[in-house]
Amino acid sequence: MRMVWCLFAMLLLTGCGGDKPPERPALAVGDLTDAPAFATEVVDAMRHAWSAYETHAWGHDALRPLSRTGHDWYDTSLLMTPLDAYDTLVIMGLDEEAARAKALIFERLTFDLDMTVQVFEVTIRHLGALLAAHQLDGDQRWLDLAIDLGDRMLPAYDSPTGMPYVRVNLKTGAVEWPANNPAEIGTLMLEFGQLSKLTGDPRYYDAAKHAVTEVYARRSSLGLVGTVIDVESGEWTNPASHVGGMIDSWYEYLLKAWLLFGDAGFHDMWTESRAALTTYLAHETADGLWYGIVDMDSGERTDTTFGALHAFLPAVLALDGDLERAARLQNSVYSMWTRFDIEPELFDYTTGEMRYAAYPLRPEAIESCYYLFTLTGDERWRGMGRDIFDRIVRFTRVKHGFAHVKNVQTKELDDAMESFFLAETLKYAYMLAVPSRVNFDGVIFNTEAHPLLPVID
Ligand code: DMJ
Repeated sequence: MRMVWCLFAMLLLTGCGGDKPPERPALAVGDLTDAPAFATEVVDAMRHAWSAYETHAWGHDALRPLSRTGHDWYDTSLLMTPLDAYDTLVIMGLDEEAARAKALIFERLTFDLDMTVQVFEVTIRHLGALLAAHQLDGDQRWLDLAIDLGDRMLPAYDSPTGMPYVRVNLKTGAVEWPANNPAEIGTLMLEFGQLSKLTGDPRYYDAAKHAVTEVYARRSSLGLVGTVIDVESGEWTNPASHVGGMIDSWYEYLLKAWLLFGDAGFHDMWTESRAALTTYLAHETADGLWYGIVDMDSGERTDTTFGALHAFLPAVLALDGDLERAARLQNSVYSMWTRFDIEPELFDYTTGEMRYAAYPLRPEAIESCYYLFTLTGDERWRGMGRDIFDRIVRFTRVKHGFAHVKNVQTKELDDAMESFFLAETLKYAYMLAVPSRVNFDGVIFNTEAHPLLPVID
């Protein structure tokens, strides 16, 4: 707990005044003369990924690295890779690449499109990137785009419960898909909240917080949430409780919303949730600490699967100050990497049976190494992160970028390079390699690793 209060005090000390230009982190970048080889290898990986995008997918959402083509998520590109990559390029001192990304974004990006998008993905990637870019370089145009996007997504919250629909049309505000989940409902809080803090318009914060409290009010008597909730009826339609995909960042944002906004409501929700996770989900086996799946109402264990997305939890536990539990869980995460060479999406931690063998270049394991290393100074975590980075390069680097692994057992590759590889995986690897060159004291990273600075109003 002490760790949290120290961090929170740092947040307040580094905060920026409401009507003053945002205070920016003192980034020390560009000069890698004395940097360890690890740092230069990470920058080289970023250059390789970015130049493949520039050459073969310029203007598209993402690169397909095997076919050397561009790919768009929807009818029109929303420039997902340039937006997600921009702050990483800035942090690594790749100024020319960052300038080209920025020019492309301001030349082409518009949200005035009759197009239905996934609220969660566009919030964590686009809105998060725009807000972070604005705080990094102070350019008002980033914030103007963020306000436009926020206004176009607000209708997603127009459900009977106030919990957002999964999809919204950017032009008409028409909504789709009431079967939502805690991650996609709660993981809008930092971005919508920060938009309110930067604009002074409370609508975004209020809508996002109301939705969080609606999910929380429906927690079971054990303090657990399920996997799927209908935002119209408010009923859970899948009661499986875990910390994997569809729930993962729900917990991350309860803690981070408290740290970024100092809103005690989030502290209380996080503290009770953390206790429920420890009591019902945590599973001590002969191989170490894991977090399995239980029924949210009975607490009965229904499955013992764990995977790449669960690996966010050591980072959150460490940020919360529970370094001992974070370390034990991260050791389990690492055993998953070494067992298969690369971590799978899902496997059974009691039998070793593979459940979903893909690896789409995810960041969570390196992210947890980054938090553990910066909070403890223990070189073991940097060594672990370096090994994970080396494995990623060894198995996924191709001539034109980096490719998803379709099957970690056969090492067969897939024709995709997710934008979060540039936003998160390489950013956390870089910050792990040279933490002293990047001053991110007081910054809270959104779940896509876009750095957000507190705004004191
Ligand atoms: C990212 O978009 C975010 O980290 C999200 O919280 C989970 N999925 C990917 C990375 O794995």
